[in-house]
Amino acid sequence: MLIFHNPNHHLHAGRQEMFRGRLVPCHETPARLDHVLDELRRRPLGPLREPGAVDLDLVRCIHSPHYLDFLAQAWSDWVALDPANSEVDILPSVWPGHGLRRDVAPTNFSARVGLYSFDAGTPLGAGTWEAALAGAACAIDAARAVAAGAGVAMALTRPPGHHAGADFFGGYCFLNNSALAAQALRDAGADRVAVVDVDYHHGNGTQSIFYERDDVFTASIHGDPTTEYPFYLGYADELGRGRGEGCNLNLPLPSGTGFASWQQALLRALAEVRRHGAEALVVSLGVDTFEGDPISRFTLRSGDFVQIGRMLASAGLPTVFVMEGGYAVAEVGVNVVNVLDGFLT
Ligand code: SP5
Ligand code: ZN
Repeated sequence: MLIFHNPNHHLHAGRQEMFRGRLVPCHETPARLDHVLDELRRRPLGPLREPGAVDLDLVRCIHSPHYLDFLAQAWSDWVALDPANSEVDILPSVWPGHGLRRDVAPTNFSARVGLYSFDAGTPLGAGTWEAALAGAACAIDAARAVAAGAGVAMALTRPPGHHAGADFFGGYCFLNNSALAAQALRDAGADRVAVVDVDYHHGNGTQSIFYERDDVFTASIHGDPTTEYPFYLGYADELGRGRGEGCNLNLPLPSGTGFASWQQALLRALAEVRRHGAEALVVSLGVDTFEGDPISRFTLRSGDFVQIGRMLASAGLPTVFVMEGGYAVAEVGVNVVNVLDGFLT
């Protein structure tokens, strides 16, 4: 399996996220990816590659130009406010909620951050943009390798992507790598593509990007949003809109769900992928469904991830894996490599 890894991922290393009124250490750390790379050294699955230059035209197909400009400039704007800011991450604290206008763009920096974000858990630092761009390049290159006949490839990157929408960041995500992979597959000639999101959290960004499209089917298996992040999207009645009606599937599951029920949801998602006539598959691969995950509440075991890989392979489609969440840091490597290993065997 070709693995495109993000050589710049360390440049994104948030310090703190807001949780219940306190700043706590970030869960989404560089060590997560280092553990996957370590496990791949122990159990090599194929060549590791670095991505080429990012295709910004493709990134502009998924993300709005004003959002991309904001991300590209955010750090220098932040430091221009006060040189002392270079020691502090950007963390949103005010948003245009109920009754407030989103159609005006304040010049105040904090106000602009709020226009492009939806939580206070996603710090943006000096190297975030560079890391996110190289991650996008991994996803695009993995998709193009698969379109060219590789069969399967992995975009091994962070920050993750599935919570990021066309013009917003949040949930530790800035650029939607899975959406970029899906679009790259479409552009390379696949008439229909499916994204299956197995991260513990609903892939709200991916859903919203493709919600009115019928060429990309999106399915997400996740913790029930009545109790689980991102709370405000991910319910079973969200089916798509307009041309996209019937092209989104949400399978929310209760806290404590184990592999027996989870597996049924994946079978259902894969049956829908088939029914939609997808010619290629993108897997948003989060391993925060693991029983030891510190912020999630499913109870999958490490061995179950091998079976997930086998089930995904049974779809028989050219497949791009894209790394998303997973915060039981020491086990992230084993769990991710188990999926890939299961897919190959
Ligand atoms: C990609 C991905 O998995 N994003 C998940 C974002 C979840 N953000 C909110 C997490 C809040 C849980 N904080 C628990 C802190 C316990 N000390
Ligand atoms: Zn997650």
